[in-house]
Amino acid sequence: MSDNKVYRASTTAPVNIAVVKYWGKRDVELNLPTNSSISVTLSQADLRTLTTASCSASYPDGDSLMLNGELSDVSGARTQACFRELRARRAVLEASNASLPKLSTLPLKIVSENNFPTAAGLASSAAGFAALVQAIANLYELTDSPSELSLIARQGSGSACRSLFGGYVAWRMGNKEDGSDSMADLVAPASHWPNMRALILVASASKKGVSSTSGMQQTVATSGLFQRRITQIVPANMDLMEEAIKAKDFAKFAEVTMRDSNSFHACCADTYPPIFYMNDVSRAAIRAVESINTKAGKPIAAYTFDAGPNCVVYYLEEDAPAVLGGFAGVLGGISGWNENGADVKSGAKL
Ligand code: 2P0
Repeated sequence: MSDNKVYRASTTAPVNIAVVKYWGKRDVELNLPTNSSISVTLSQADLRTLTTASCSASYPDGDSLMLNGELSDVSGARTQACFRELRARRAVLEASNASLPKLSTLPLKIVSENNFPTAAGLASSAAGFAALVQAIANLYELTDSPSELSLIARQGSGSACRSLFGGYVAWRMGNKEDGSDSMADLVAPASHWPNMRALILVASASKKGVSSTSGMQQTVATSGLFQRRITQIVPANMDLMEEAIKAKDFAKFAEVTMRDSNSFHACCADTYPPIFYMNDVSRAAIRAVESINTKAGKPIAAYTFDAGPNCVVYYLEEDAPAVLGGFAGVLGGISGWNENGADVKSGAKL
């Protein structure tokens, strides 16, 4: 092998939006959650991270990471954990096959680009760490399954473990202390429910005030309501949500999605001091969905909010006129919505 040869692999990873939310860690170092969660993966045409991983003996400064054109710190424990685990797996392959180049000891260069605002409550860390792990796994020609790679991505960012798959994905919290059973699996591929759509209402593209990582720590430490959420509400919602997805029961999917988002934000409000991620635009979006569903006589739209004010609305393609028209009617037109400081991304195909 030439000393200066550059080995390279690229991949994309989708954004996922949880419909049963992850909020709370039982082990901060290993990123082990207090509850299981389920997400829906969005279309890569609209929201994705594109990452190229390369390695070469010619890289003089050790490992490096460029995120959206800016050099980012690689010394953090989470990035280091991902690099360490992936290198260890490559080293196993190299030990068993002497003809493989020794990539595991070469400096890594990661270049990553999002096509959406970073850290605005649109799960940028999820797509980011999933793409980082998948790109390096491709570079190292690892044979690990997406679930096995999800164990590594989880250590980068909890929600990242769900972005190794498309479609409907569950992160099972597991109960082992070493985290070896806290991984993601596929509930159903996107093709299972091909008429599902997501509308993203960007109420603010600025960085969020309280990071998820510190916000959930504060909730775990101070909220009494949170105990009920993790012992009763989420286990029930996990069962209901899996049933709804498997049966393609939109009314049930919608009710559980909205209730779980409400429960998560209630726990944020019950945190001491309280955490508020939603703003007036977010609350207007909730009222719009309520109005659309009341008019339809059944839930045809489901809102959900992560750790930020932006709203994701799930709906079925056949209900697009009623849902999109409903937003226009309630908010005085989609352009009116824009004037209020929000941007509308049109119904993304999943
Ligand atoms: C989720 N969120 O399930 C929930 C809903 C935000 C609200 O996962 O500390 O960035 O990196 O494990 O994954 C955001 O938390 O937190 C998140 P870390 P992460 O999507």
